[in-house]
Amino acid sequence: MAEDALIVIDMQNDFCPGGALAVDNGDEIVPVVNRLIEQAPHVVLTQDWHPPGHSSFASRHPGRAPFETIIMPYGDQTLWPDHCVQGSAGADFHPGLRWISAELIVRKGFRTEIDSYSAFFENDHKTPTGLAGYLRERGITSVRLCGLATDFCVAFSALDAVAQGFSTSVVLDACRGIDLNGSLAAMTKRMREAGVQIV
Ligand code: VGL
Ligand code: ZN
Repeated sequence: MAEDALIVIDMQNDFCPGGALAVDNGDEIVPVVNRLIEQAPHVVLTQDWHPPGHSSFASRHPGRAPFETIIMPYGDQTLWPDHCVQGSAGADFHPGLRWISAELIVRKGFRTEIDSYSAFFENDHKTPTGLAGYLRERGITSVRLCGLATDFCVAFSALDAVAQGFSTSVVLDACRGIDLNGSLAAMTKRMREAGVQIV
């Protein structure tokens, strides 16, 4: 039978106010996300999970500052403040998130030399996380996405989900964005054009 899954992207302390890479009003969506979780037949969470000294951290690149872009062997990479370090409180899920019913937690960004925005592929757009195979094996054909940040991890996950053949929607009320140089409008447009339903 065709099944539906909710994928909750990176609802972690570091992306909420007070965190290392805080998304404006990121914590506001917690109750909305909790409602989606309650209604969802299957729930998957992603967790940004970087080793200390991850190559996406500006601190690893002398003379570089957070939010600058550098060229990595796999393409452009935005540099970030140190965030979601494995085992740190910042990497924990927001304390208000009701994640008990989640069936899978996908960790990503755990290889030092490559970042991973998408729940499906690392930033080389080639190395899979295994999520597409997991969903297919379980007969899941459509996915709804929510979480942080709209214009990075949510958007890249949604683009990969449609490309992998899943019927894909993003619940904007349950997302908040970083909006770097107009990235929120640009990524929303890209998602629409790729066939992601924006609801
Ligand atoms: C994210 C930047 C760096 C995200 C993760 O969850 O959107 N953004 N790591
Ligand atoms: Zn990250």
